[in-house]
Amino acid sequence: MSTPTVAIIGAGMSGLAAAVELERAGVTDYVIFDKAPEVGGVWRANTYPGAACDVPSYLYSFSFAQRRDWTRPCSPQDEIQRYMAGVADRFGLTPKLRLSTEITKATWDEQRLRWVLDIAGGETFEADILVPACGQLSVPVTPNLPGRETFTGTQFHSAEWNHEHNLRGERVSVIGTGASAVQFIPPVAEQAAHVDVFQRTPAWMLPRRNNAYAGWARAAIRGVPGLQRLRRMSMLATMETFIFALRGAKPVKRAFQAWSSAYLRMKVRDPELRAKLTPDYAFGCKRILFSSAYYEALQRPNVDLLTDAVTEITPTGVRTADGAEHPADTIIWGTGFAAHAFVAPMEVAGRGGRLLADAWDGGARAHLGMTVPGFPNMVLMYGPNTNLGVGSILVMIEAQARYLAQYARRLDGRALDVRADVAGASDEAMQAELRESVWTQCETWYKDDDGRVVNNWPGYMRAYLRATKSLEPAEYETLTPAPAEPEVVTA
Ligand code: N01
Repeated sequence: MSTPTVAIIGAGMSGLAAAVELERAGVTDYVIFDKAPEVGGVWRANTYPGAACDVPSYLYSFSFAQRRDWTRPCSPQDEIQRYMAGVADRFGLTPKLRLSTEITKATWDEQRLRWVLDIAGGETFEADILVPACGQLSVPVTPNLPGRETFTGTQFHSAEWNHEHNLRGERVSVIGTGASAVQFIPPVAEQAAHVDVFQRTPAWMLPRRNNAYAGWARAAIRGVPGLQRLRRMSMLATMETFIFALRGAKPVKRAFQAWSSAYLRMKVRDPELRAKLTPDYAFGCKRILFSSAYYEALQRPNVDLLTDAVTEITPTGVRTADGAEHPADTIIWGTGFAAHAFVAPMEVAGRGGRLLADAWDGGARAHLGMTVPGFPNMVLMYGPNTNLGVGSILVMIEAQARYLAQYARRLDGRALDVRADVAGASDEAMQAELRESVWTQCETWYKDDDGRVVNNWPGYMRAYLRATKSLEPAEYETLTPAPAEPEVVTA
């Protein structure tokens, strides 16, 4: 059996998981490309103050690389990135990394059944399998507000934090109040003289206590057999219960919503501020946020929460719809990511030269979030409809990595192209579920401009594990290489 060459694009969580499972399956001829100089993906890029996971690390870590010495439940960004670099070393991936190397285009060669990758700078690389592992939240977005370029102060996006710039004593404007902003606003408010927080939509919030583990707790986790596994399993069950609530289990959903409302009432006594922070949409529609520091930060004397729409950036500040100008030395954009491009800015051309961007014109879609008709031997990691409203994305990523390993072992010099009817039927079934989901009930980054939920998986994590457990050969068309041209013999 010939083993394939695999090109993994991205050295974040999903790229590393893909490589580990390929290694385990004996597919050792692979390269992990990343345009960044280090592994980590979003956990390398997002270095804003307060950056941390909001799913406990003992679940937000690989099942095959468990650690018992996390310093606190939700680890800070640098600890997660070190963990990822440690995984790369421990599983022998480090020699397979090609960092600071950007793949600009991947083109399917139909004759030779190979992907030809263009590397920025002119080099090319060939592989049998293309594994885009580019993440859903890796391209930062700054809204195109009028006057943005005229601002004379400092401005940066939360995912491109300017650590050279000192915010101490400054007037800072923060635009956006999503999962990133609620993490960086509390530490920024401790430094800045004044912070204006521009909120477009309030979020449902739950507390996230995150004290460092006591010595006895760390000792127990290290010393008591099965305890680590038990807490991991119980957190997984808690997350599945959240999903149960989001899927319409009304009493459970009401209980979570009541908890969130009670938390707001307990933390914010001022009725005017509380009204501004009260969501008017279904619980769970937007990403539920977890913070025990955000409401406190908003009530500091140096912080104002502003809810008039931002209409313009002026040379010296931010103008809102009521006409007021709010002076700022620095603007921090906590405005999220281009979450629907999946592989952007890389261009992918499949059978007949068709671009993936064109195939996804009506919204990104992939069979099980991984394979797309007309793009043989391309297996997406963390592709369309594999994100979770709540849960650990690593559970999904590991399932994809195991599927990829099966895929790679099955090829033996051939290529697999998912059948269009199979992909169409699975997409339609999933979209039928998603049309009934909570995520269609408000504006959220989970939906594209046409209102199609393109990011999220509709069900439980365990349902995805079941769906991806074994690759069904009948779902794929098998392609064989074109016969070699007969040699012309001249007398
Ligand atoms: O981005 P977001 P993020 N004028 O898109 C607002 C993950 N994550 O970087 O809600 C004014 O969530 C926008 O307002 P609205 C997590 O999955 C995980 O915070 O659209 N405001 C919103 O408030 C998360 O969901 C962790 O009305 C504008 C904000 O900007 C995802 O990353 C930590 C605007 C964008 O929020 C993205 O989070 C951090 C405009 N023109 C992030 N445009 C963990 O803990 C946008 N906004 C694991």
